[in-house]
Amino acid sequence: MHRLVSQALLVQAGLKRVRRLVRSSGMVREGYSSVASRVTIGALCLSALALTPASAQRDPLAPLPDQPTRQAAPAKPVTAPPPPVRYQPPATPTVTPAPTGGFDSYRQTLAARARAAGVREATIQAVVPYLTLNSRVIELDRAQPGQVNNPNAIPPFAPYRRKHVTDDLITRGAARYAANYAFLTNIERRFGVEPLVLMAIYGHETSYGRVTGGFDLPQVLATLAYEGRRRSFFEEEFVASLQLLDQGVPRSRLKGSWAGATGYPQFMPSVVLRLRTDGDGNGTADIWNSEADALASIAAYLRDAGWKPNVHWGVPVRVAPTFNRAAVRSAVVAPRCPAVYARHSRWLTVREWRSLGVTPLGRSLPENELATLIEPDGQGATAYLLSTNYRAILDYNCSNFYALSVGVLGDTIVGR
Ligand SMILES: [Ca+2]
Repeated sequence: MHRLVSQALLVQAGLKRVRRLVRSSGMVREGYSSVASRVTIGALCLSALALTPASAQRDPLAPLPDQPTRQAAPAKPVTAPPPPVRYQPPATPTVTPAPTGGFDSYRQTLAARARAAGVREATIQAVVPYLTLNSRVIELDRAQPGQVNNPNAIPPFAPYRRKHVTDDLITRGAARYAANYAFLTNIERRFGVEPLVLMAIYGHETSYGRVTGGFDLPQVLATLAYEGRRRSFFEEEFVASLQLLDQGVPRSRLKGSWAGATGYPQFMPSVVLRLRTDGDGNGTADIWNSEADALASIAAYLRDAGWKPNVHWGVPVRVAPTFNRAAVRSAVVAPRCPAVYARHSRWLTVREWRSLGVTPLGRSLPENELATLIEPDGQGATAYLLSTNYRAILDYNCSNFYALSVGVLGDTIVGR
């Protein structure tokens, strides 16, 4: 029966995804979720910006990462929006052969795609003829690790956690949380997403806006598209970056990680187009300069990814030595990020988990809430029961280490 529940959840998620795809562009996107949506850097790479292959900080099971910059100047208004499109990570990214004619003629392909999408000719002419390849971006992309197929090769979570749930991030996050408590309560009322997760994502992504990436987005996206590992995905993101210019975003603000994510939340350009939200009510949705707008935009993202109000992301648990893991193994293969979801058990209610010897440490989830089990550090170490909302965090960046560290950082920020 629980297997059916798991399958139903996956099917439901799949259908929702398909509806989003169709609704938003009529075409299926390709790419990887993490980069795709935004980026991952964490506070640690503050100094490493354009220098460190994001691989160092990422869950080896997940797709890509990146990094970011900070800018100035106000953005153009934007209305909040309809559901986004998640990126279906190809199981095995393949490199499409370089376009014939080299980058010079590839510019014409990009211009044609932009035209077909309705980008203003003046915008195209202001950008496309001046595009160049960025060899550093190609280097960084090629340095990305491949999928880890051997579960025995999965490193433990603890070292990653130490690097990403730091005293500095906790202290600064807690100060921001306290200072903005009224605003965050309001955001929770508006979007139904728990504020501690918003703050943790903001901290994890850009160290609360300190590190947002200094790469020129059109150049980075054109380079990655030309390189070909995820050409159609990056071509669409390139076009989206031009559409942001059409909306009045200054070119100087289109800066971000080497993988094309931008602003405090590290959104990909298409996500910025769809989901940036005015959080402080001044009529603009400026994810590059306004923390309030960034936090509201992250909330909009998670709500769109299916966040269920009033349910915590997950809880740490102790697993009894006698626990029978084979009995809770999931038989479902996730359509997206299969290696990430493969580490989750099947769904059971919290009450059922207790009866099997899985005991929440501290505050629990509701007894009837469905949850999956993950043991990121193997048997005998702290494990976690994950609610369906954990999957919304995975939607932001499909990496168990990322999502767990976001949850743990958020819990620590609020002293939960
Ligand atoms: Ca605003």
